[in-house]
Amino acid sequence: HSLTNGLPAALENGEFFIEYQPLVRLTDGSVRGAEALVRWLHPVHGVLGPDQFIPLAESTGLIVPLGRWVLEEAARQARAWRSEGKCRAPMRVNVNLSPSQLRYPSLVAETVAVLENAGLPPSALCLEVTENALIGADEEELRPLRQLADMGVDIALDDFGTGYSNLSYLRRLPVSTLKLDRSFTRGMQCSPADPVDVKIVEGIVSLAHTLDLSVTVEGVETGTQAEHLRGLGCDTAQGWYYARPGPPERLCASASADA
Ligand code: G
Ligand code: G
Ligand code: NA
Ligand code: MN
Repeated sequence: HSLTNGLPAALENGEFFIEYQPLVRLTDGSVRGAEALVRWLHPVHGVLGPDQFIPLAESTGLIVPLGRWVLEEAARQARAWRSEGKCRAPMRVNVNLSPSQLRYPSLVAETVAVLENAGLPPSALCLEVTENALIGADEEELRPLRQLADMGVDIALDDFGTGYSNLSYLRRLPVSTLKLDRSFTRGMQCSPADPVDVKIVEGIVSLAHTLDLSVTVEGVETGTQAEHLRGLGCDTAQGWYYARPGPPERLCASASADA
């Protein structure tokens, strides 16, 4: 693959950049933080999304240094948001972890170092992992995540509801947030909302809150969806209705507009 050859140099040449998409508290519309979404400004192909190069980075091992760069950069940005003081609440940042990062032996030590260097408390960071990355993981494989969770790092189960969703395994996982896949948000488009999707979301929210987990919904594109999901007790929302992924300066601009 022609993109594969360019990946290592791209990191050295500073061709990656991060867009941030706000995470909004549904009860009052306040911005609580943002998800970091990496992009590659390719010299020939233009801006490439993660779907176009993360799998390559995974299979070539470059995901470890790339993921380290994303974490460092996102932490630096969270520090900047907090220092600028333009946001009403201390901003948090969500960073995606891919499966090989979970197996990387220095994950815990490096994450602790990144937080310390940025002067951030562990609660300023949320690490997003997919259900599929955790399916079948035994206690030893979960230990790094559990260590980070015990320190106060928020661990989110990304794309929740699309994998096996063996609900009893939720109790074993060191996660504090469920990120509900956007397929559930779609049924909230009409009024009244799709009754089956309503029941499903109700059930997930009830289960999550029983287990002391917070629920974030993805792919919110309309005010109608936001209203339905707020009514169903979801805690946090993300989607085009609030903002598309964009440059970091926009985050506190939208925060100041939410009064
Ligand atoms: O919005 P977007 O097309 O950027 O996101 C597509 C997918 O890429 C999402 O599933 C997201 O979790 C993933 N992704 C975005 N940034 C990163 C990253 O820094 N590391 C990893 N592993 N995945 C990412
Ligand atoms: O897999 P993950 O959930 O991390 O990926 C987020 C992806 O969803 C990104 O590609 C992002 O650009 C996209 N996205 C974010 N908000 C919306 C939205 O409101 N609607 C749709 N269709 N996609 C969204
Ligand atoms: Na994600
Ligand atoms: Mn997600």
